[in-house]
Order: sequence, then C-alpha cells, then structure tokens
Amino acid sequence: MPKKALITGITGQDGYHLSELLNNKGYEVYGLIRGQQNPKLVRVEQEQPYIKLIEGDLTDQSSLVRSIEVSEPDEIYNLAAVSHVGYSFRNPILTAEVTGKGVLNLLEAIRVTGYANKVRFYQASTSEMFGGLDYNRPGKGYDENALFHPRSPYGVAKLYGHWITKNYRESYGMHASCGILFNHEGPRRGIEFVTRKISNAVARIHLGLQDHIELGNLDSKRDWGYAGDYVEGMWLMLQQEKPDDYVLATGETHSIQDYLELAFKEVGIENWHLYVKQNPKFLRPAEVDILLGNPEKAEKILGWKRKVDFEDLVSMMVKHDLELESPNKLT
Ligand code: NAP
Ligand code: G4F
Repeated sequence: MPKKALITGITGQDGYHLSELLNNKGYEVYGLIRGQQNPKLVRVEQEQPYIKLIEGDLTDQSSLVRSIEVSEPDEIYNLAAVSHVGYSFRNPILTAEVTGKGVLNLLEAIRVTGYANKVRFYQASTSEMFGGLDYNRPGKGYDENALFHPRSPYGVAKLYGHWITKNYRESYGMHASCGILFNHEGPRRGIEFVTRKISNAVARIHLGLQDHIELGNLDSKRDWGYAGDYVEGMWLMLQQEKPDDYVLATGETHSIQDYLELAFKEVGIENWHLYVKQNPKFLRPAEVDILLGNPEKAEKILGWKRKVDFEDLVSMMVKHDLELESPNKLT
C-alpha cells in the first residue's frame, strides 16, 4: 500500500515542491484547496494531475475533519498560512485566524477523528519567530534554543502555531514536528516576495517591458535557500522515530542589495542603482533586520544539507523569469 499524505497550502510554493517530492517517492498525495473558484486550481490540475484535491479552509474545522476522513493520511503537512509579513500588518486578525488558530483547528480535527496517534504531523514554523533583535549571538546564528521575539502579526501567529503543535505533542503523544525554516525561494515563489519581485523585474527590464522596480527596505538581510532543498527536510522530519523541532537554513546571510547586485549582473547590468526606486509603501511598521540560521541539528540528525547556494539560487530565478517573460514565448 502506498503511503498517503495530506498537504494544506497545496497551491503555494512549498506545496508545489513537496507534492512533487512525495509523488516521486510513491505517495498518494491529497491537497487541501480553498475557495469556490480558486484561480490556481487550473494550474494545479494541469501541472500536477496526480494530486487528489479536497476543498477546505483552515478556518473551517468541519472541512478539515472531512479532509482527514477522505484522505486517511499517514502524514499531514500543514503548509497553509497567510504567509506575507507585510500583508499581516494590514490584516492582523485574518492572520491570527488562519496562521495561528488554523493550526489548532487542524490539530483538533486530527484528535477528534481519532488520528492523533495514527498520523505524523508537520507544522511550518518560521525564522520570523526569532525577530532578528538578538542577532549579537556570536558566530553561528539562530538555532532551536534561541529566544523568540516575533516582530509582526505573522510572526506572532506562527509562534502560537509552533507552541500549540508542541503542546499537542506533549499532551496527546502526537508525532508532531515543527520545521523552523529560514527563507526559501525559487521560481515558484509568489511575486509578492522580494526575491521573486526582483528576479521578475530584472527579466522585464532586460526585455524592455518595464523600466524600474520599486522596493522598500534594501538593508535587511536574510538567510536564503532553495525551496526544493527545504521540502526534503520536511519529509525527513516525519521519517524520524521521534518527533522534534529543527531549524533548516543555509548558515549564510545576504542583504537585499546583494540579491539586487547578482540579479542585475545576470543580465549584464553592473549599476543596479539606476533601476531601483525606494517607495515607503513597501516599508513595514517593524522590520526584522537580519536573519541567520544554524542548521547543525538538522544536518547531524536528519542528514539534511542544502544543495543550492545563494549565487545559483539568484541565477536560477532570473533565468526562469527571462524564459517566462520572453515575448517569443508568449506568441
Ligand atoms: P505560500 O506560497 O504563500 O502558500 C501559502 C498557501 O496557504 C497557499 O496555498 C494558500 O492558498 C494557502 N492558504 C492561505 N490561507 C488559507 C486558508 N484560510 N485555508 C487554507 N489554505 C490557505 O507559502 P510558502 O512559501 O509555500 O510557505 C509554506 C508555509 O511555510 C507557510 O505556512 C509559510 O508561512 C511557511 N514558511 C515559509 C517560508 C518561506 O521562506 N517560503 C519560511 C518559513 C515558513 P491560496 O493559493 O488559495 O491563497
Ligand atoms: O520577501 P519578504 O517579503 O520575506 P520575509 O518578510 O522575510 O518573509 C518570508 O520569509 C519568512 C521566513 O523568514 C517566512 F516565514 C514568510 O512566510 C515569508 O516567506 O521580505 C524580505 C525582506 C524584508 O526585510 C522586506 O522588508 O525584503 C524587504 N523588502 C524590501 N522591499 C521587501 C520589499 N519585501 C517585499 N515583499 N516587497 C518589497 O517590495
């Protein structure tokens, strides 16, 4: 019998990569999809016809109960969230309902359906929970024991999801693990996130389709890896005998300016400053200035290691967007 996995957030970046990975491993893959006419439905049906889609929403517990009853999963990956930090400042209550309480809705659905001791559960926790304030930690960056100090409604909601998952592990003996993932990107990244916004704009500027890009804070630094590498780590967490929490990161940090420099170089532009305007609209009420993760525990226990480095990630994203935006391709 093939293993069965239920993935929430199937239409997102990680949902795409994880379902590819699990399908390649022979899993029967179920995906929760929300809305009565989700615009991404056609894309999923065309590109990933092997996914069995189930309608549901993290805020509607009855749909979560149904999704478990229909899929009878061995593994559940909770990737669904309001995931954009800037958006969470403008929509904090929705963010709390989905990104925070939505995790409890799903855990309760698992418990009331009698799956608490039958299923393995992955919660998508985040480096945003650290907040970047105590970066003075010498050397190696945030690990699993670092203090949390979230700096956005998103980070606060994720912290609730993190702790309620640990609480269900401790209270009901659930095989529930949290992956504390640092930023991971790739061609499937939503255009609202800074790396993809830049790679897409660079491609369009090169092709003469736009003349500049507007951004907010250019000084912040992130530990950026490739999403394809990170979903492998999620799967590895659920293959361990014991549930636990793990940081996945590259151990390097780079600024938005570093990313801009490499992305523009990819199309032969040395002076990126000529094409970038700052727009206060993209600034946040509170910023996470710097994130740097320490993946030593995941490397040692899971045998996980990222494969794609920063330079290759930027190059991959710009090349993809050049292909996507190329006028020849559209005709
Ligand atoms: P993403 O591309 O923004 O995808 C988010 C997914 O959540 C989408 O499929 C979205 O569906 C779904 N969703 C939103 N609200 C929902 C609701 N009420 N009910 C059900 N589904 C809902 O995010 P991602 O980059 O793949 O990240 C996956 C998870 O990891 C998220 O929880 C994110 O917060 C977390 N995370 C991401 C990173 C990163 O760098 N990517 C790092 C750490 C943690 P629609 O398509 O219908 O909107
Ligand atoms: O790409 P971002 O929106 O990602 P952010 O805020 O780091 O959050 C992402 O990573 C988290 C993990 O650490 C995830 F949990 C979360 O779900 C999401 O995937 O912004 C990165 C940086 C920020 O400092 C932001 O202020 O880029 C800066 N930035 C500058 N101009 C911009 C822009 N960000 C966006 N999205 N758009 C801009 O125009």
